[in-house]
Amino acid sequence: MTTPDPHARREEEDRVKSAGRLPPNQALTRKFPVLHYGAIPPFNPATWDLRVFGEVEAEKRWSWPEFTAIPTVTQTVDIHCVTGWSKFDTTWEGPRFRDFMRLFAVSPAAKFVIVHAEAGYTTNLPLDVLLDDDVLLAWKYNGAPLEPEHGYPLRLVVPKRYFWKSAKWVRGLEFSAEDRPGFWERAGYHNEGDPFKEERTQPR
Ligand SMILES: Nc1nc2c(c(=O)[nH]1)N[C@H]1C(S)=C(S)[C@@H](COP(=O)(O)O)O[C@H]1N2
Ligand SMILES: [Mo]
Repeated sequence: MTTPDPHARREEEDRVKSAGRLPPNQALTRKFPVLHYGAIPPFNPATWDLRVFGEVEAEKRWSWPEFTAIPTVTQTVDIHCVTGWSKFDTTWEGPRFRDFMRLFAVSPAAKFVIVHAEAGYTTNLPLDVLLDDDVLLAWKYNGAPLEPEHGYPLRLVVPKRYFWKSAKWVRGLEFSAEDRPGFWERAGYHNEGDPFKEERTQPR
């Protein structure tokens, strides 16, 4: 039997899809909400670079043409924002973080990465979280360059953490022996941010 009302049918579809897949206290959206602090930064391909520094053998920079020459993978994942929306089946393309790491030598002391984005936004992640298969330095969404509001030209995508860890407009990756809370983490968000453990804010 089919449900004649398309809205009821969508709700039923969402309910079935969400089982075991929607983290606690999240609601599914079909839209792609835009969330960030501050203004959308401009992109100048002639001056843009991605800088790797900190606990690495030698600091290194990639220009935009150099970065986009790195082999990419395409991956479809669910994303979860701490404000309560989740979006299923988002398709991103870019180099895997762990493949990108083969292009330079990280010192054995490095245990964390501080991700630096335009305008001083930062977020911190344990290195082993970034080595997961599904972590991308994404520069395409649904086969096209990212929209400016979604991080053009380059963002991190870490599906297993709340989406504030997926920094938009990424410009630097700092490898570090010590953890250092980023922008939202300093503001009281949880250091780990696992949506399935509902790690929204810092325990106090
Ligand atoms: N540079 C930067 N990246 C950021 C943010 C930000 O304020 N600045 N906000 C984060 C938050 S809280 C979320 S939910 C996602 C939203 O990504 P979207 O706008 O593509 O949905 O970006 C994350 N990345
Ligand atoms: Mo968010």
